[in-house]
Amino acid sequence: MMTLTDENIKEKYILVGISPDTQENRSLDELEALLDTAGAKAVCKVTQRLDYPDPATYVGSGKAYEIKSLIYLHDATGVICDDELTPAQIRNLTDILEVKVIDRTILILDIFASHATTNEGKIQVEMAQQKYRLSHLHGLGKELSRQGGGIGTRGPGETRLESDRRRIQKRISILSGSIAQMKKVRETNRKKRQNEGIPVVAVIGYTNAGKSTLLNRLTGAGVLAEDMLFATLDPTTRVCRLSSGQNILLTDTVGFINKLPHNLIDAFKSTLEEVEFADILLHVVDVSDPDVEAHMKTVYETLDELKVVNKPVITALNKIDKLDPEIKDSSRFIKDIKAGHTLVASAFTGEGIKEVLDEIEKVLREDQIHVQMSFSYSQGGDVEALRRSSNIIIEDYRECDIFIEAYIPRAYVGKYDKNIITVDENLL
Ligand SMILES: Nc1nc2c(ncn2[C@@H]2O[C@H](COP(=O)(O)OP(=O)(O)OP(=O)(O)O)[C@@H](O)[C@H]2O)c(=O)[nH]1
Ligand SMILES: [Mg+2]
Repeated sequence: MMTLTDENIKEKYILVGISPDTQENRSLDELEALLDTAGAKAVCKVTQRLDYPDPATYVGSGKAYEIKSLIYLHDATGVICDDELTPAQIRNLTDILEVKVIDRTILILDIFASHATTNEGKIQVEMAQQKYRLSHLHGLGKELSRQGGGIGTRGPGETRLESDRRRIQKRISILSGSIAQMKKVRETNRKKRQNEGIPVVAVIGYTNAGKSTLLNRLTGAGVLAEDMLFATLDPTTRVCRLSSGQNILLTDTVGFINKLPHNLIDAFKSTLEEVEFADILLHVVDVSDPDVEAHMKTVYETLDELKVVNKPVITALNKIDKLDPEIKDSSRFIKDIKAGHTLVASAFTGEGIKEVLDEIEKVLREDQIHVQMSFSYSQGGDVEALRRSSNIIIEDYRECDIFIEAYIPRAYVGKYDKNIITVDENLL
Protein backbone atom coordinates (compact mmCIF):
# COMPACT_ATOMS: atom_id res chain seq x y z
CA MET A 1 0.00 0.00 0.00
CA MET A 2 1.20 3.48 -0.87
CA THR A 3 2.45 5.47 2.08
CA LEU A 4 1.80 9.16 2.01
CA THR A 5 4.49 11.62 2.96
CA ASP A 6 3.63 14.80 4.79
CA GLU A 7 3.79 16.84 1.61
CA ASN A 8 1.32 14.85 -0.40
CA ILE A 9 -1.22 14.30 2.35
CA LYS A 10 -3.88 16.68 1.19
CA GLU A 11 -6.44 16.22 3.91
CA LYS A 12 -5.59 17.43 7.38
CA TYR A 13 -8.13 16.83 10.09
CA ILE A 14 -8.84 17.97 13.59
CA LEU A 15 -10.07 14.98 15.58
CA VAL A 16 -12.94 15.69 17.92
CA GLY A 17 -14.43 13.40 20.53
CA ILE A 18 -16.46 13.52 23.67
CA SER A 19 -15.68 11.66 26.85
CA PRO A 20 -16.72 11.87 30.48
CA ASP A 21 -13.02 11.81 31.27
CA THR A 22 -10.77 14.05 29.21
CA GLN A 23 -7.52 12.74 30.70
CA GLU A 24 -7.20 10.02 28.18
CA ASN A 25 -9.22 9.45 25.07
CA ARG A 26 -7.89 6.29 23.43
CA SER A 27 -10.82 6.27 21.06
CA LEU A 28 -9.27 9.34 19.42
CA ASP A 29 -5.96 7.46 19.05
CA GLU A 30 -7.89 4.75 17.26
CA LEU A 31 -9.61 7.38 15.11
CA GLU A 32 -6.15 8.66 14.20
CA ALA A 33 -5.10 5.13 13.17
CA LEU A 34 -8.24 4.90 11.04
CA LEU A 35 -7.46 8.25 9.45
CA ASP A 36 -3.93 7.11 8.76
CA THR A 37 -5.25 3.95 7.10
CA ALA A 38 -7.40 6.19 4.90
CA GLY A 39 -4.34 8.20 3.90
CA ALA A 40 -5.18 11.46 5.69
CA LYS A 41 -3.46 13.17 8.59
CA ALA A 42 -4.51 14.19 12.09
CA VAL A 43 -3.18 17.63 13.06
CA CYS A 44 -4.80 18.05 16.46
CA LYS A 45 -7.04 16.18 18.89
CA VAL A 46 -9.78 17.77 20.94
CA THR A 47 -11.83 16.05 23.63
CA GLN A 48 -14.87 17.72 25.13
CA ARG A 49 -15.92 16.58 28.57
CA LEU A 50 -19.49 15.37 28.07
CA ASP A 51 -21.48 12.27 28.95
CA TYR A 52 -23.68 12.56 25.88
CA PRO A 53 -23.19 14.42 22.61
CA ASP A 54 -24.78 17.84 22.33
CA PRO A 55 -27.81 17.32 20.05
CA ALA A 56 -27.14 20.50 18.07
CA THR A 57 -23.38 20.64 17.65
CA TYR A 58 -21.99 17.40 19.14
CA VAL A 59 -19.49 19.29 21.36
CA GLY A 60 -21.57 22.34 22.31
CA SER A 61 -21.36 25.63 20.49
CA GLY A 62 -18.71 27.19 22.75
CA LYS A 63 -16.33 24.34 22.05
CA ALA A 64 -17.22 24.48 18.36
CA TYR A 65 -15.93 28.07 18.17
CA GLU A 66 -12.77 26.99 19.98
CA ILE A 67 -12.28 24.33 17.32
CA LYS A 68 -12.79 26.95 14.66
CA SER A 69 -9.74 28.85 15.89
CA LEU A 70 -7.75 25.60 15.90
CA ILE A 71 -8.66 25.13 12.25
CA TYR A 72 -6.89 28.39 11.38
CA LEU A 73 -3.99 27.59 13.66
CA HIS A 74 -3.31 24.19 12.13
CA ASP A 75 -4.43 24.99 8.61
CA ALA A 76 -6.82 22.02 8.85
CA THR A 77 -8.96 21.04 5.89
CA GLY A 78 -11.65 19.34 7.91
CA VAL A 79 -12.98 18.11 11.22
CA ILE A 80 -13.78 14.52 12.05
CA CYS A 81 -16.00 13.58 14.97
CA ASP A 82 -15.54 10.31 16.80
CA ASP A 83 -19.22 9.32 16.76
CA GLU A 84 -21.85 9.12 14.07
CA LEU A 85 -23.33 12.60 13.69
CA THR A 86 -26.96 13.38 13.08
CA PRO A 87 -27.86 15.40 9.98
CA ALA A 88 -28.54 18.41 12.23
CA GLN A 89 -25.15 18.17 13.91
CA ILE A 90 -23.38 17.98 10.54
CA ARG A 91 -25.35 20.99 9.29
CA ASN A 92 -24.76 23.12 12.37
CA LEU A 93 -21.09 22.27 12.68
CA THR A 94 -20.49 22.96 8.98
CA ASP A 95 -22.17 26.34 9.44
CA ILE A 96 -19.90 27.26 12.32
CA LEU A 97 -16.63 25.72 11.18
CA GLU A 98 -16.89 26.36 7.44
CA VAL A 99 -14.79 23.30 6.60
CA LYS A 100 -15.66 19.73 5.75
CA VAL A 101 -17.26 17.93 8.72
CA ILE A 102 -17.26 14.15 8.69
CA ASP A 103 -17.78 11.43 11.27
CA ARG A 104 -16.29 8.11 12.31
CA THR A 105 -18.90 6.17 10.33
CA ILE A 106 -18.04 7.89 7.04
CA LEU A 107 -14.36 7.24 7.65
CA ILE A 108 -14.88 3.53 8.36
CA LEU A 109 -17.14 3.24 5.31
CA ASP A 110 -14.45 4.94 3.24
CA ILE A 111 -11.79 2.47 4.39
CA PHE A 112 -14.10 -0.45 3.73
CA ALA A 113 -14.81 0.91 0.26
CA SER A 114 -11.15 1.11 -0.63
CA HIS A 115 -10.32 -2.31 0.84
CA ALA A 116 -13.18 -4.27 -0.70
CA THR A 117 -11.81 -6.47 -3.45
CA THR A 118 -14.55 -8.94 -4.27
CA ASN A 119 -17.83 -8.12 -5.90
CA GLU A 120 -19.65 -9.18 -2.76
CA GLY A 121 -17.55 -6.94 -0.52
CA LYS A 122 -18.04 -3.98 -2.81
CA ILE A 123 -21.81 -4.41 -2.92
CA GLN A 124 -22.03 -4.75 0.86
CA VAL A 125 -20.00 -1.59 1.41
CA GLU A 126 -22.03 0.36 -1.12
CA MET A 127 -25.20 -0.77 0.60
CA ALA A 128 -23.94 0.62 3.92
CA GLN A 129 -22.84 3.86 2.24
CA GLN A 130 -26.18 4.37 0.51
CA LYS A 131 -28.05 3.77 3.76
CA TYR A 132 -25.86 6.33 5.50
CA ARG A 133 -26.53 8.81 2.70
CA LEU A 134 -30.24 8.22 2.87
CA SER A 135 -30.37 8.79 6.60
CA HIS A 136 -28.21 11.92 6.32
CA LEU A 137 -29.76 13.52 3.26
CA HIS A 138 -31.00 16.43 5.33
CA GLY A 139 -27.51 17.15 6.61
CA LEU A 140 -26.13 17.12 3.11
CA GLY A 141 -29.25 18.71 1.69
CA LYS A 142 -28.37 22.20 2.79
CA GLU A 143 -25.06 21.93 0.99
CA LEU A 144 -26.86 20.88 -2.13
CA SER A 145 -29.32 23.76 -2.03
CA ARG A 146 -26.51 26.14 -1.29
CA GLN A 147 -24.61 25.09 -4.37
CA GLY A 148 -27.26 26.67 -6.55
CA GLY A 149 -26.98 29.97 -4.65
CA GLY A 150 -29.24 33.04 -4.93
CA ILE A 151 -32.98 33.42 -5.10
CA GLY A 152 -35.11 30.37 -5.47
CA THR A 153 -32.46 27.90 -4.44
CA ARG A 154 -34.60 26.51 -1.67
CA GLY A 155 -37.12 25.14 -4.15
CA PRO A 156 -34.62 23.40 -6.42
CA GLY A 157 -32.68 22.30 -3.35
CA GLU A 158 -35.73 20.57 -1.94
CA THR A 159 -36.53 19.01 -5.29
CA ARG A 160 -32.99 17.79 -5.56
CA LEU A 161 -33.36 16.29 -2.11
CA GLU A 162 -36.43 14.38 -3.19
CA SER A 163 -34.86 13.12 -6.40
CA ASP A 164 -31.71 12.15 -4.49
CA ARG A 165 -33.83 10.23 -2.03
CA ARG A 166 -35.62 8.36 -4.80
CA ARG A 167 -32.36 7.59 -6.60
CA ILE A 168 -30.77 6.24 -3.44
CA GLN A 169 -33.82 4.17 -2.54
CA LYS A 170 -33.82 2.64 -6.00
CA ARG A 171 -30.13 1.80 -5.70
CA ILE A 172 -30.68 0.27 -2.24
CA SER A 173 -33.38 -1.95 -3.61
CA ILE A 174 -31.09 -3.16 -6.44
CA LEU A 175 -28.29 -3.80 -3.96
CA SER A 176 -30.67 -5.67 -1.64
CA GLY A 177 -31.51 -7.99 -4.53
CA SER A 178 -27.81 -8.70 -5.17
CA ILE A 179 -27.15 -9.29 -1.48
CA ALA A 180 -30.08 -11.72 -1.25
CA GLN A 181 -28.70 -13.56 -4.28
CA MET A 182 -25.24 -13.80 -2.72
CA LYS A 183 -26.78 -15.01 0.51
CA LYS A 184 -28.38 -17.89 -1.40
CA VAL A 185 -25.06 -18.89 -2.96
CA ARG A 186 -23.45 -18.79 0.47
CA GLU A 187 -26.25 -20.92 1.91
CA THR A 188 -25.80 -23.54 -0.81
CA ASN A 189 -22.05 -23.67 -0.20
CA ARG A 190 -22.59 -23.93 3.50
CA LYS A 191 -25.11 -26.78 3.11
CA LYS A 192 -22.57 -28.61 0.97
CA ARG A 193 -19.95 -28.17 3.64
CA GLN A 194 -22.34 -29.25 6.38
CA ASN A 195 -23.15 -32.39 4.41
CA GLU A 196 -19.47 -33.16 4.21
CA GLY A 197 -19.39 -32.65 7.95
CA ILE A 198 -16.04 -30.85 8.11
CA PRO A 199 -16.02 -28.69 11.24
CA VAL A 200 -15.74 -24.96 10.67
CA VAL A 201 -13.67 -22.71 12.90
CA ALA A 202 -14.24 -18.98 12.41
CA VAL A 203 -11.29 -16.75 13.22
CA ILE A 204 -12.72 -13.61 14.80
CA GLY A 205 -11.38 -10.63 16.70
CA TYR A 206 -10.70 -6.93 16.85
CA THR A 207 -9.24 -5.37 13.72
CA ASN A 208 -5.44 -5.70 13.43
CA ALA A 209 -5.33 -8.41 16.12
CA GLY A 210 -3.51 -10.79 13.78
CA LYS A 211 -6.36 -12.96 12.47
CA SER A 212 -5.04 -13.19 8.91
CA THR A 213 -1.46 -13.74 10.09
CA LEU A 214 -2.71 -16.61 12.26
CA LEU A 215 -4.69 -18.10 9.38
CA ASN A 216 -1.58 -17.89 7.20
CA ARG A 217 0.51 -19.49 9.90
CA LEU A 218 -1.98 -22.34 10.34
CA THR A 219 -2.73 -23.00 6.68
CA GLY A 220 -0.22 -21.16 4.49
CA ALA A 221 -3.20 -19.34 2.99
CA GLY A 222 -1.37 -16.25 1.73
CA VAL A 223 -4.08 -13.89 2.97
CA LEU A 224 -3.20 -10.20 3.01
CA ALA A 225 -2.01 -9.33 6.50
CA GLU A 226 -0.96 -5.78 7.07
CA ASP A 227 -0.46 -3.33 9.84
CA MET A 228 -3.60 -1.42 9.02
CA LEU A 229 -7.17 -1.50 10.12
CA PHE A 230 -9.63 -3.62 8.16
CA ALA A 231 -7.08 -5.27 5.85
CA THR A 232 -9.51 -8.17 5.51
CA LEU A 233 -13.08 -7.71 4.36
CA ASP A 234 -13.82 -10.86 2.48
CA PRO A 235 -13.91 -14.15 4.31
CA THR A 236 -11.27 -16.62 3.20
CA THR A 237 -11.75 -20.26 4.04
CA ARG A 238 -8.88 -22.74 4.06
CA VAL A 239 -8.47 -26.36 5.06
CA CYS A 240 -6.25 -27.10 8.00
CA ARG A 241 -5.14 -30.55 9.11
CA LEU A 242 -5.02 -31.28 12.82
CA SER A 243 -2.41 -33.62 14.27
CA SER A 244 -4.88 -36.51 14.43
CA GLY A 245 -5.33 -36.18 10.68
CA GLN A 246 -8.78 -34.65 10.95
CA ASN A 247 -9.47 -31.71 8.65
CA ILE A 248 -11.13 -28.49 9.72
CA LEU A 249 -12.09 -25.40 7.77
CA LEU A 250 -10.69 -22.13 9.05
CA THR A 251 -12.46 -18.94 8.00
CA ASP A 252 -10.88 -15.52 8.31
CA THR A 253 -13.40 -12.75 8.91
CA VAL A 254 -13.73 -9.00 8.88
CA GLY A 255 -12.36 -7.39 12.05
CA PHE A 256 -14.56 -5.76 14.66
CA ILE A 257 -14.02 -2.26 16.02
CA ASN A 258 -15.53 -0.07 18.68
CA LYS A 259 -18.53 1.86 17.30
CA LEU A 260 -18.72 -0.32 14.19
CA PRO A 261 -21.46 1.32 12.12
CA HIS A 262 -24.78 -0.54 12.33
CA ASN A 263 -25.34 -0.21 8.61
CA LEU A 264 -22.08 -2.04 8.03
CA ILE A 265 -23.01 -4.87 10.35
CA ASP A 266 -26.32 -5.14 8.54
CA ALA A 267 -24.74 -5.08 5.11
CA PHE A 268 -22.11 -7.63 6.11
CA LYS A 269 -24.63 -10.00 7.69
CA SER A 270 -24.36 -12.56 4.90
CA THR A 271 -20.56 -12.58 5.21
CA LEU A 272 -20.75 -12.69 8.97
CA GLU A 273 -23.05 -15.69 8.81
CA GLU A 274 -19.81 -17.62 8.51
CA VAL A 275 -19.42 -16.81 12.19
CA GLU A 276 -23.00 -17.70 13.03
CA PHE A 277 -22.70 -21.16 11.52
CA ALA A 278 -19.21 -21.98 12.75
CA ASP A 279 -18.67 -24.85 15.14
CA ILE A 280 -15.97 -23.05 17.11
CA LEU A 281 -14.87 -19.43 17.34
CA LEU A 282 -11.15 -18.78 17.47
CA HIS A 283 -10.91 -15.38 19.12
CA VAL A 284 -7.63 -13.65 18.26
CA VAL A 285 -6.60 -10.92 20.70
CA ASP A 286 -3.69 -8.49 20.38
CA VAL A 287 -2.40 -8.84 23.89
CA SER A 288 0.23 -6.13 23.34
CA ASP A 289 -2.43 -3.45 22.86
CA PRO A 290 -3.01 -1.29 25.95
CA ASP A 291 -6.72 -1.39 25.20
CA VAL A 292 -6.93 -5.15 25.05
CA GLU A 293 -9.73 -5.46 27.62
CA ALA A 294 -11.91 -2.93 25.82
CA HIS A 295 -11.25 -4.69 22.52
CA MET A 296 -12.39 -8.02 23.90
CA LYS A 297 -15.52 -6.36 25.25
CA THR A 298 -16.29 -4.91 21.83
CA VAL A 299 -15.84 -8.31 20.20
CA TYR A 300 -18.39 -9.90 22.54
CA GLU A 301 -20.80 -7.00 22.12
CA THR A 302 -20.59 -7.37 18.35
CA LEU A 303 -21.16 -11.12 18.63
CA ASP A 304 -24.25 -10.38 20.74
CA GLU A 305 -25.46 -7.98 18.11
CA LEU A 306 -24.97 -10.68 15.49
CA LYS A 307 -26.92 -13.02 17.79
CA VAL A 308 -23.99 -15.41 17.94
CA VAL A 309 -24.27 -16.99 21.37
CA ASN A 310 -23.46 -20.30 23.03
CA LYS A 311 -20.57 -21.21 20.80
CA PRO A 312 -17.38 -22.67 22.12
CA VAL A 313 -14.72 -19.94 22.10
CA ILE A 314 -10.98 -20.50 22.12
CA THR A 315 -9.06 -17.31 22.76
CA ALA A 316 -5.54 -16.91 21.42
CA LEU A 317 -3.72 -14.08 23.19
CA ASN A 318 -1.63 -13.16 20.17
CA LYS A 319 1.53 -11.08 19.71
CA ILE A 320 3.11 -12.24 22.97
CA ASP A 321 6.47 -11.79 21.24
CA LYS A 322 5.87 -8.04 21.61
CA LEU A 323 5.51 -8.22 25.38
CA ASP A 324 8.28 -7.58 27.87
CA PRO A 325 9.48 -10.91 29.24
CA GLU A 326 8.62 -9.61 32.70
CA ILE A 327 5.01 -8.93 31.81
CA LYS A 328 4.83 -12.13 29.83
CA ASP A 329 5.92 -14.21 32.80
CA SER A 330 3.93 -12.40 35.41
CA SER A 331 0.95 -14.22 36.81
CA ARG A 332 -1.21 -11.19 36.03
CA PHE A 333 -1.88 -12.48 32.56
CA ILE A 334 -5.02 -11.37 30.86
CA LYS A 335 -7.89 -13.81 30.87
CA ASP A 336 -10.80 -13.93 28.54
CA ILE A 337 -13.46 -14.87 31.03
CA LYS A 338 -16.02 -15.43 28.30
CA ALA A 339 -13.91 -18.02 26.53
CA GLY A 340 -13.80 -21.64 27.57
CA HIS A 341 -10.10 -21.82 26.75
CA THR A 342 -7.39 -19.16 26.73
CA LEU A 343 -3.92 -19.69 25.30
CA VAL A 344 -0.97 -17.48 24.51
CA ALA A 345 0.46 -17.44 21.01
CA SER A 346 2.43 -15.56 18.44
CA ALA A 347 1.28 -15.88 14.87
CA PHE A 348 4.53 -14.11 14.02
CA THR A 349 7.04 -16.49 15.62
CA GLY A 350 4.87 -19.59 15.68
CA GLU A 351 5.00 -19.87 19.46
CA GLY A 352 1.92 -21.53 20.91
CA ILE A 353 0.42 -22.33 17.51
CA LYS A 354 0.53 -26.09 17.97
CA GLU A 355 -1.24 -25.66 21.30
CA VAL A 356 -4.00 -23.66 19.59
CA LEU A 357 -4.53 -26.48 17.10
CA ASP A 358 -4.54 -29.07 19.86
CA GLU A 359 -7.11 -27.05 21.76
CA ILE A 360 -9.34 -26.95 18.68
CA GLU A 361 -9.00 -30.69 18.48
CA LYS A 362 -9.92 -31.06 22.13
CA VAL A 363 -13.04 -28.91 21.79
CA LEU A 364 -14.11 -30.79 18.70
CA ARG A 365 -13.62 -34.04 20.56
CA GLU A 366 -16.06 -32.82 23.18
CA ASP A 367 -18.67 -32.79 20.48
CA GLN A 368 -17.64 -36.13 19.09
CA ILE A 369 -18.46 -39.63 20.05
CA HIS A 370 -16.29 -42.75 19.98
CA VAL A 371 -17.77 -45.51 17.82
CA GLN A 372 -17.00 -48.75 16.04
CA MET A 373 -18.64 -49.13 12.66
CA SER A 374 -18.99 -51.54 9.80
CA PHE A 375 -19.44 -50.57 6.14
CA SER A 376 -20.01 -52.71 3.09
CA TYR A 377 -17.57 -52.28 0.23
CA SER A 378 -20.30 -50.53 -1.77
CA GLN A 379 -20.35 -47.79 0.89
CA GLY A 380 -16.86 -46.58 0.04
CA GLY A 381 -18.27 -43.06 -0.46
CA ASP A 382 -19.46 -42.90 3.14
CA VAL A 383 -16.05 -44.01 4.41
CA GLU A 384 -14.44 -41.32 2.27
CA ALA A 385 -16.81 -38.71 3.77
CA LEU A 386 -15.99 -39.91 7.27
CA ARG A 387 -12.29 -39.52 6.56
CA ARG A 388 -12.84 -35.84 5.86
CA SER A 389 -15.10 -35.10 8.78
CA SER A 390 -14.00 -37.40 11.54
CA ASN A 391 -11.00 -38.58 13.42
CA ILE A 392 -10.47 -42.17 12.28
CA ILE A 393 -8.35 -44.33 14.57
CA ILE A 394 -8.66 -47.69 12.82
CA GLU A 395 -9.64 -48.35 9.21
CA ASP A 396 -9.51 -52.07 8.52
CA TYR A 397 -10.44 -53.58 5.15
CA ARG A 398 -11.68 -56.97 6.28
CA GLU A 399 -12.92 -59.83 4.17
CA CYS A 400 -16.61 -58.98 4.26
CA ASP A 401 -16.67 -55.36 5.43
CA ILE A 402 -14.72 -52.23 6.21
CA PHE A 403 -14.24 -51.83 9.95
CA ILE A 404 -13.91 -48.29 11.29
CA GLU A 405 -13.13 -47.09 14.78
CA ALA A 406 -13.42 -43.34 15.03
CA TYR A 407 -14.51 -40.19 16.79
CA ILE A 408 -17.43 -38.93 14.76
CA PRO A 409 -19.54 -35.78 15.19
CA ARG A 410 -22.37 -36.49 17.62
CA ALA A 411 -24.82 -35.33 14.96
CA TYR A 412 -23.78 -38.29 12.80
CA VAL A 413 -25.15 -40.94 15.08
CA GLY A 414 -28.53 -40.86 13.35
CA LYS A 415 -27.04 -40.74 9.88
CA TYR A 416 -24.85 -43.84 10.44
CA ASP A 417 -27.26 -45.60 12.71
CA LYS A 418 -27.17 -48.81 10.68
CA ASN A 419 -23.36 -48.90 10.53
CA ILE A 420 -22.61 -48.35 14.17
CA ILE A 421 -21.70 -51.50 16.06
CA THR A 422 -20.73 -50.01 19.42
CA VAL A 423 -20.85 -46.60 21.01
CA ASP A 424 -18.48 -45.76 23.82
CA GLU A 425 -21.00 -44.85 26.48
CA ASN A 426 -18.32 -43.51 28.80
CA LEU A 427 -17.63 -40.74 26.39
CA LEU A 428 -21.24 -39.84 25.85
N1 LIG B 1 4.77 -8.88 16.59
C1 LIG B 1 3.72 -9.53 16.10
N2 LIG B 1 3.00 -8.99 15.11
C2 LIG B 1 1.93 -9.66 14.65
C3 LIG B 1 1.54 -10.93 15.15
N3 LIG B 1 0.43 -11.33 14.50
C4 LIG B 1 0.15 -10.36 13.61
N4 LIG B 1 1.04 -9.35 13.68
C5 LIG B 1 1.07 -8.11 12.89
O1 LIG B 1 -0.10 -7.38 13.17
C6 LIG B 1 -0.56 -6.70 12.00
C7 LIG B 1 -1.99 -7.06 11.72
O2 LIG B 1 -2.08 -8.40 11.36
P1 LIG B 1 -3.29 -8.99 10.48
O3 LIG B 1 -3.08 -10.46 10.43
O4 LIG B 1 -3.45 -8.26 9.21
O5 LIG B 1 -4.49 -8.63 11.45
P2 LIG B 1 -6.06 -8.89 11.20
O6 LIG B 1 -6.63 -9.25 12.53
O7 LIG B 1 -6.26 -9.86 10.09
O8 LIG B 1 -6.52 -7.41 10.82
P3 LIG B 1 -7.75 -6.92 9.88
O9 LIG B 1 -7.94 -7.87 8.76
O10 LIG B 1 -7.27 -5.60 9.44
O11 LIG B 1 -8.93 -6.85 10.78
C8 LIG B 1 0.41 -7.10 10.88
O12 LIG B 1 1.37 -6.10 10.74
C9 LIG B 1 1.04 -8.39 11.40
O13 LIG B 1 2.35 -8.60 10.88
C10 LIG B 1 2.33 -11.48 16.21
O14 LIG B 1 2.08 -12.56 16.75
N5 LIG B 1 3.40 -10.73 16.64
MG1 LIG C 1 -7.18 -9.63 8.33
